[in-house]
Amino acid sequence: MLGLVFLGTDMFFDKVKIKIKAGNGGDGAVSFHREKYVAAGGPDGGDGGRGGNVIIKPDEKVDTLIDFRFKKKYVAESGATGAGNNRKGKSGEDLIIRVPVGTVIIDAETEAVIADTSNGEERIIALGGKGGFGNARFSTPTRQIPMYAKSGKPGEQLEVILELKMIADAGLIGFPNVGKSTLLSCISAARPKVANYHFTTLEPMLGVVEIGMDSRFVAADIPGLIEGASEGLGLGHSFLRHIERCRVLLHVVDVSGSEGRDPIEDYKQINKELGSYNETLLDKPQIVVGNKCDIATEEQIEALRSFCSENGIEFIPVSAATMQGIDDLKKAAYALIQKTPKPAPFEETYVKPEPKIGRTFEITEEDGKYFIEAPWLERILWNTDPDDYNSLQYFQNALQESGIVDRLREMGVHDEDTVVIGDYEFNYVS
Ligand SMILES: Nc1nc2c(ncn2[C@@H]2O[C@H](COP(=O)(O)OP(=O)(O)OP(=O)(O)O)[C@@H](O)[C@H]2O)c(=O)[nH]1
Ligand SMILES: [Mg+2]
Repeated sequence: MLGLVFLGTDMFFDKVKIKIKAGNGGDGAVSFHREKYVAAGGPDGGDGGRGGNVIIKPDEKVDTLIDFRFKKKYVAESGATGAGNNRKGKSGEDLIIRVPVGTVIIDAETEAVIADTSNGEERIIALGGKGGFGNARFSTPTRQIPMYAKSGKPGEQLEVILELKMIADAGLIGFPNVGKSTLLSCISAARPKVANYHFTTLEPMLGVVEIGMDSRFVAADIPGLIEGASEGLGLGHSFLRHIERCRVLLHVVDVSGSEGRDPIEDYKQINKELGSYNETLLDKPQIVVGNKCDIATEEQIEALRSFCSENGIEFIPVSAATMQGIDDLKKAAYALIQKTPKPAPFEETYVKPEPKIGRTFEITEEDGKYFIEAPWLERILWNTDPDDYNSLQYFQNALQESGIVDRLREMGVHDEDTVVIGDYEFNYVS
C-alpha cells in the first residue's frame, strides 16, 4: 500500500508551470560622427538589436517533463545596444525549450490553450522586443543634432503550464487491479509492473501491439481509476488527461468480481468519472474487456455479455492469465482503431493580451480642464528640457503619435484650455 503515499500529487511531471520571458530589445545609440577635420558630424547612433524569442520545440527524443522540475524560469537573450557609426546592436539568441511531442502549452493566467505540439511543429511562445531606434533615425532637415535614441521594447513574458498528454491508439482503462498492466504485457513487448495491490501502475506506459506484417497500434496502460477520480481522488487528473488523446478505449473489468465488486457497476462508475472530467471522453469508442475469465463462472461472463449486447457495446471475454481471447482482443481493437479518426488537436483558444507597456492613456474632462493619465508620458515630461528645441519636439511627437492630441480634439478642446499631465499644467495651442 506504499503507493497511497503519493495519491493526488503531481509527482509524474506530466504537468509543470514555468515562467518564460523573451529577450528585451537593445537600446538605440546616441552617437555623432567624428572625423579629423570634420567639425560637427551628423548623428550616427545605430538601432538596438532585437531580443531573442522563446520557442517551444517538440522533440521525439524527450519523453518526460522531468527536466522542468527544478528550473522554472526561462529567459531568452536581450538584444545588444546600438553603436556609433550606424552599427546595429546584435540580436539576442532565441531560447529553444524542448518538450515531448504531445505537450500542450497553456496560459497559466487564463488557462487558454496556446499551442498543441502533437503536430510536431515548433512555436514561438514569447516574442523578443524590438530594438530601439538610434539617434541617426531622428535626423531631419530641421533637427540636425538629435540627442534622442529610443530604448528597446521589453520582450513578451508569461507563465505557462506544460501538460503532457500522451498519444496512443488505445488506452487500457479500469479500476485498480483488474489486470490492465497484465493485459498490456500480453499484447505487447512492454513489461509494466504487475502486482496484486491497487495503484501498482503510477505512470502510464506505452506498448506497441503487432497484428501482422504492417499492422500495429500503440496501447497505453493507464493507472487505475476510482470513484471520485474526476475530482482528483486516487491518481485523479494525472492520468485522466492522458485518456484525452487515446483514439479508442479498452475498458477492462474483472468479470470474476474477485475483489467483491460488480463488473457492470464498475463499468458504469468509470464512465461516470470520464464524463465528469470531460464529456467528450464518452464519445470515444470503447470495447469492454472482461478479464479474469479463468476464475469467473459461466453465469458471470454471460451476465456481462448480455448487458453489453443490450446496450450495443462490443464485448471481448479474455484471460490475461491463460491468454484466452487475447488474439480476438488485439484484432477487435485494431479494427476499431482503423475506423476511428485520430483525436483532433486541442483548439487554440489563447488571445494575446494587449501589451501593458504600450502608450495607453485616459483623458477626463472636469470644469473645462483636461486631465491626461499616462504614466509613460509623465516620464517623458520629467526628462524634457523646455529650453531645448529637440527635447520639446520629442515630447510634442509623443503627444501626437500616441493619439492624445486627436482624442483631445474629439473631446472638443479649444485653444487656451488647460491640459493637466501629472503635476504640470499646459495651455492647449492648436
Ligand atoms: N486470475 C487472474 N489474475 C489476473 C488476470 N489478470 C491479472 N491478474 C492478476 O491481477 C492482479 C492485478 O494485475 P495488474 O495487471 O497489476 O492490474 P492493474 O489493473 O494494472 O492494476 P493497477 O495498476 O493497480 O491499476 C495481479 O496479481 C495479476 O496477476 C487474469 O486474467 N486472471
Ligand atoms: Mg497496472
